[in-house]
Amino acid sequence: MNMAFKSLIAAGVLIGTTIGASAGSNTTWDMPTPYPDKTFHTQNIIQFAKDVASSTKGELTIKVHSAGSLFKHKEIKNATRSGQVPIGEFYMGLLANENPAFAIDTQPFLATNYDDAAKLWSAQRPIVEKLLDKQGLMVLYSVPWPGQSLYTKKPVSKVSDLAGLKFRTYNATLERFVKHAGAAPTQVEVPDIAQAFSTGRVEAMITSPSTGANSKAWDFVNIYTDIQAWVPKNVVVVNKSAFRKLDKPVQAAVLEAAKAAEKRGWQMSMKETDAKVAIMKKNGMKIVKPSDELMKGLREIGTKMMADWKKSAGADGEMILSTYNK
Ligand code: PCA
Repeated sequence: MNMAFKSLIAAGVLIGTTIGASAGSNTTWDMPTPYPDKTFHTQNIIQFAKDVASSTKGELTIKVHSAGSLFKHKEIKNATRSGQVPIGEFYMGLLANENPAFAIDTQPFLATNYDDAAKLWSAQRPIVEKLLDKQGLMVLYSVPWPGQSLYTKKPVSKVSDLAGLKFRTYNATLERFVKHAGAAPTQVEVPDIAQAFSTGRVEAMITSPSTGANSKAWDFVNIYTDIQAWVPKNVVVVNKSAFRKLDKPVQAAVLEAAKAAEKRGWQMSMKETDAKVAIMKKNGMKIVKPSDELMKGLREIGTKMMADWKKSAGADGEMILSTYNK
């Protein structure tokens, strides 16, 4: 935790260098991100920062602070909103309780492959942009995680096998899913996964093969059950007033690099499942195809949750779903 730096920001000492920029001067943007360096999302952001530095000839430098080192994951959106930092990345579904529209991509079994995920993002994007715009934030781009699957110590062939398990979660939607399945949810950020398992706080999780392999899941669970339940996204947002302070050509360079990062990120994501599942297999994890009974039970939970989502998501939700279902 970079406390000293944080309190300087809070005191406004660094604001001049973080979000203020006068024409022609060099600007440095501090960018908090939640996930560790080896995560493909972080790698993609590091490339994005390099692209911006080179296309602006050093006029804008983006300094990436990964793994929640500058702001904790939960704080990143508001830190960007308030201008403590000009740019940040977070898991979009983290905002599930703020507005269900942000978390439609974390609904179990709505969009479970990349084609559907892309379709869902085009339906969701205008609403997400509208909601964040009201908060002074602009969406730069969004990149999906690979499909989310199940990690356990013992085989799971039906939903009731999950009953009572201490289950690692990362947002409100997953927490609801886990409760419906009769397990006991505990929120744990990615950098803390290994410790949460080794101290016995959790004993099972649902996440991508990326996060599974990067956190060395084989050290604490034996079985990966390939349920492919949803394809959730991270989003990179920028504070609008910080953006407006950039020179026009620098603004254009940021937007162009963002567009490239979105495209590259989706491609990186698509390569992850096979590569990371192979790593887990090599390290001794059993890769299991889910039973029909398990999938039927999990899908029933998904159907219930979708009905609840519709009730709470109002007109914005209807708009997203009707565009998605076209
Ligand atoms: N990894 C992140 C979010 C989704 C994923 O695949 C996590 O486990 O928190």
